[in-house]
Amino acid sequence: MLRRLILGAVLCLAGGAHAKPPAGGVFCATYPSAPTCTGQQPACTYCHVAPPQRNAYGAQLEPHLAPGVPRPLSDSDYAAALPAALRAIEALDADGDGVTNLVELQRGTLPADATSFPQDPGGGCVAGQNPQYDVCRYDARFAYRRLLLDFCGQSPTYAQLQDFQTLGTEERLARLDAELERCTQSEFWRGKDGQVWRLAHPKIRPVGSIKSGENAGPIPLADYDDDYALYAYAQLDDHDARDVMTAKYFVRRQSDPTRYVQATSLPSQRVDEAHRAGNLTSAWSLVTFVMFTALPRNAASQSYRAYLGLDIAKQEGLFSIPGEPRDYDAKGVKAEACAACHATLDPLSYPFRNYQGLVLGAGSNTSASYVTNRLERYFSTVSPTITQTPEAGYLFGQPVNTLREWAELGANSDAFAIAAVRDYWKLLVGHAPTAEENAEFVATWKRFKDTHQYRVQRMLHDLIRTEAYGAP
Ligand SMILES: [Ca+2]
Ligand SMILES: [Ca+2]
Repeated sequence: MLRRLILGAVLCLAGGAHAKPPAGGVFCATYPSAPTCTGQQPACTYCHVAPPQRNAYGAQLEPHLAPGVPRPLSDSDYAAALPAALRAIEALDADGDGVTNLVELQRGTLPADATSFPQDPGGGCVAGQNPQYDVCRYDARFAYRRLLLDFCGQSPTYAQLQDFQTLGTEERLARLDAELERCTQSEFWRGKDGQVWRLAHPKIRPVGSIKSGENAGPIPLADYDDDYALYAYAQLDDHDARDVMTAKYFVRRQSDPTRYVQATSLPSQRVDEAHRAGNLTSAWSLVTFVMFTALPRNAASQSYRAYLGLDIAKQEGLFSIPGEPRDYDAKGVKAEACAACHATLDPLSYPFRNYQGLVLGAGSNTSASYVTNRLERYFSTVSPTITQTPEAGYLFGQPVNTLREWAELGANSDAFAIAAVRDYWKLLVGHAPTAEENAEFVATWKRFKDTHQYRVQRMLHDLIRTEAYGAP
């Protein structure tokens, strides 16, 4: 584990050169309603196999990009020429799947992948904007069966199904809502190792051998049960899902039946209240993601991936900051192959600079706490410039002074709402939203954010009404 984390600290692309940093932003300014631009930007793979090698769509675009101007284009020449080049190939079909590039990007399918195309390009039974009324193939009996399995862990009995059959259309929908409320109280849904916990596994990445507290491992370092408890609390009842990133409180789990209760302090947690940012600053996150590193890039990239759904290693969510990376810790990240990711990742990591991971040896133990001047006090020999590392950094290209600001900006973003709803979509529908499901998916996460104010419980009532969930 230690080896994996340290090796993962620097991200460089095998291919050498990289896609133009402004590409995603200009693309989305040209096509603001494209599904790939709702709250995010297209990954480099939209136009590239691996930068600089272009896929079929990128290759079709290239000759229309400032023809006659010597290569390589500057970023500003490139950005100025891109909209016209994009429009020039709208009516073409780069991947030969029979659907034009423009229709593909409007419908959220991939213009360079012939296996990705709208199933129903000509209208027909297309999901509407309001998931409450997407009923063209919706089968309430199917949804009822599915709901009891997904939320209660049980198939409906014969008697339950018979009873459901006798209900009218409106009564059936009301029954679904009532059963959702009942089943989300079940241990199957909210208990330890239940459905909600499953969603947290890739965010928390538990390792039993270094767990402390209940069921401690042989080298007890931190207790991830606290992380599961905060995650579950933020997802359940009428709580605000954003608290998983922003809470200044902790959560204690009680058993029989499972309850999650706020706590202002826990013996297993050490970050002072002013510097807490939910699970980003839990003892488990700091011990396992910061560990022994001076500049906690892993903690930043893991938080970005886990809660905002953006994986820098897959070139997602790149917002290059001019002048970055500065390479304060002398890791060689200014090399061109690394700078493509590190111009985003390093400024994303600076706000973590005072969060201590693991400290070994005698003396006062500051592990998993906020330590003012941490780099100066513990890491001054890492490189000549390490102490110049600022605490202020950038998220989504916007400046943030502290990790708390980072967390607030992240939690309020479209990316957070998209990632949160996508988790449930995958759990309940069974896969990430497909191109055909995109309209329902977008409507669901927008309502989660704007109408439901980040209450998962309310969003689930929308999700079980989608055709993606309720059409056999
Ligand atoms: Ca096509
Ligand atoms: Ca396609």
